[in-house]
Amino acid sequence: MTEIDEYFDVALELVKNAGNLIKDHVFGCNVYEVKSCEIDLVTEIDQKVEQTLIGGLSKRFPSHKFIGEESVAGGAKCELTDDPTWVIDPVDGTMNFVHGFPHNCISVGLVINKVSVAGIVYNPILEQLFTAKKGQGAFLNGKQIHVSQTKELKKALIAFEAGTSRDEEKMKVVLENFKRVISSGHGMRALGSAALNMAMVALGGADANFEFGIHAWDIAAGDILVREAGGVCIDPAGGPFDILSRRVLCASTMELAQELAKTIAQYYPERD
Ligand code: LIP
Repeated sequence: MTEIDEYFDVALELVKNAGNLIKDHVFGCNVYEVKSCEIDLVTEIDQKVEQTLIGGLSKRFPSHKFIGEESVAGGAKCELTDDPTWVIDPVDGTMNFVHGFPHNCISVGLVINKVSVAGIVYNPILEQLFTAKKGQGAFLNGKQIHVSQTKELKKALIAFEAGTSRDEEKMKVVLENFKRVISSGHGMRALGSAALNMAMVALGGADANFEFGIHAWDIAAGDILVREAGGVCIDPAGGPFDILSRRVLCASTMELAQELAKTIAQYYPERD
């Protein structure tokens, strides 16, 4: 058993247990607060799941670091060093969770030397457990998964989101990209969760996903999932992936990734 296996096994148990907190709200959660704007939501369950995960992991691995969505929202620094760092979105797709739309998940990425080496994306409502470890493949409920082999944009199903910002410049880019993807791809889908959109690419159900404005906690697990399923993660303009850039593009093949990068309008949010 490697060190990563040991870290992963502890995290997996904690994630499965924390999933019960989400399962208690299958039909939605009508008590929530707003964060950066009226569509950026947080619930008590987001907080409890994150506290459960960070509490359990820090007890077992006191030298590890943490970047959690709600800890950062509460003022903690979003700082990535070379140390083993757990990058956590306790409820990815909180808007879905609030509405009882069953596409939300716990997303936990383990990042060492600034690269994701293990990932867990768990949708407890639909019992979808996506996992990956460096060099060991990607799995859905224990069954190995692979990206599609789609190379051309005109044959690609693309997942992307409007996001949780009503910033005018961003909305202009979102609407422009909606037009560009609809007219050049096979179709578009939006699950309302960056982590689950990336998991769909790893599963081969979607052929590519891109989004501007997400944070490290939305994509740390999805990055390793896609790569271990045989796909690629890059910057949406075509360069190397940067987990703190708040920009992501992942795809089944590099050919598709680069064609999509050339097709979409770009947006550059402030970094994490
Ligand atoms: C969500 C992301 C989603 C994005 C939303 C939001 P949250 O994460 O996963 O892709 O479009 O704006 O950021 O806030 O539900 O954890």
